[in-house]
Amino acid sequence: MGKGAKPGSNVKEETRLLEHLKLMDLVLEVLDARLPLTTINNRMQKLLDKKKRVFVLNKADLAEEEVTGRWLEYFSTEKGPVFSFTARHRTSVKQIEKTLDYMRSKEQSYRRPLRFMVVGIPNVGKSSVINRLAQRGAARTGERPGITRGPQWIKLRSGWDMLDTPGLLSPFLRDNWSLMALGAIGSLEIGAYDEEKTAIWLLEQYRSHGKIAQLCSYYSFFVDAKALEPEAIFLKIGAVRGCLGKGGKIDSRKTAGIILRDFRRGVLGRLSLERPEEFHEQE
Ligand SMILES: Nc1nc2c(ncn2[C@@H]2O[C@H](COP(=O)(O)OP(=O)(O)OP(=O)(O)O)[C@@H](O)[C@H]2O)c(=O)[nH]1
Ligand SMILES: [Mg+2]
Repeated sequence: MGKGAKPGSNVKEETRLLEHLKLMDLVLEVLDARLPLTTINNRMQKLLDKKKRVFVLNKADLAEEEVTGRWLEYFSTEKGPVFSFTARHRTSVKQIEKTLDYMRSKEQSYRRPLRFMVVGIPNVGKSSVINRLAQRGAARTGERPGITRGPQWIKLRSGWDMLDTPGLLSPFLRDNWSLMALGAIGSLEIGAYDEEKTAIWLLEQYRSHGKIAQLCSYYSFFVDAKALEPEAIFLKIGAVRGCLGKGGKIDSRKTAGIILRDFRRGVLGRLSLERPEEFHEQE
């Protein structure tokens, strides 16, 4: 099965998610640190009603540290508890556990273990975050599969039970910008966005944030890239990578594929696509 949002499966996914949400006291919503307000699910708080929501800005290793720092401030004043995280590395989950601990201590009235689940749109790192938290978990609990069908839980040291499957949320396509951005980070299904346009859009993001030189050096060409249009940089990358089609023309599909893959692998250099000062939140 391919990565990304799968149109058509949303209804089924959402029904199951709503069933699971009923059991939860809290959700841990995973966002992409490079794109926190475009990867957030604005409907979540309504679905959750009074339940608590904690945010994880994951893939922090791919975002600009200083910008992530400002996002953390923004989220903690506007949205709620928030952490930056790199699930790919051996990041400590102590801070998250401490917060869960603290939240539990404020819910003295509960006589059962509190429950939470990890949610987020495709490819933000939900499974990786679950794995990080589970490594510190004591044991899997719940019914044995095949005998009783039901959610499986992982008991964490912080005294919480974590559902072992993530809740998939649908990405919200606000406008063309968000279509490009969600396509670039790999949260949309192939075919739902135009790879060539997205790759050129991405080069423009690197250029406008003064980060195009680091990208070009990865592809081993050194020009005054600031003076070049993204389309020209795109063609240069295609040429350097030998993406030639019929008649010696650059194969733009192949070139786009390389640029997007390299961006997702994190080799083009850190780039925060969204910054608090530029963003005007829309409902
Ligand atoms: N650089 C970087 N990559 C990460 C990080 N966390 C996850 N990834 C990578 O991002 C990709 C998606 O991670 P998953 O954990 O599968 O994400 P998911 O949200 O469960 O994805 P779906 O189940 O497809 O919706 C994988 O290639 C991970 O290795 C991170 O903190 N940094
Ligand atoms: Mg997953």
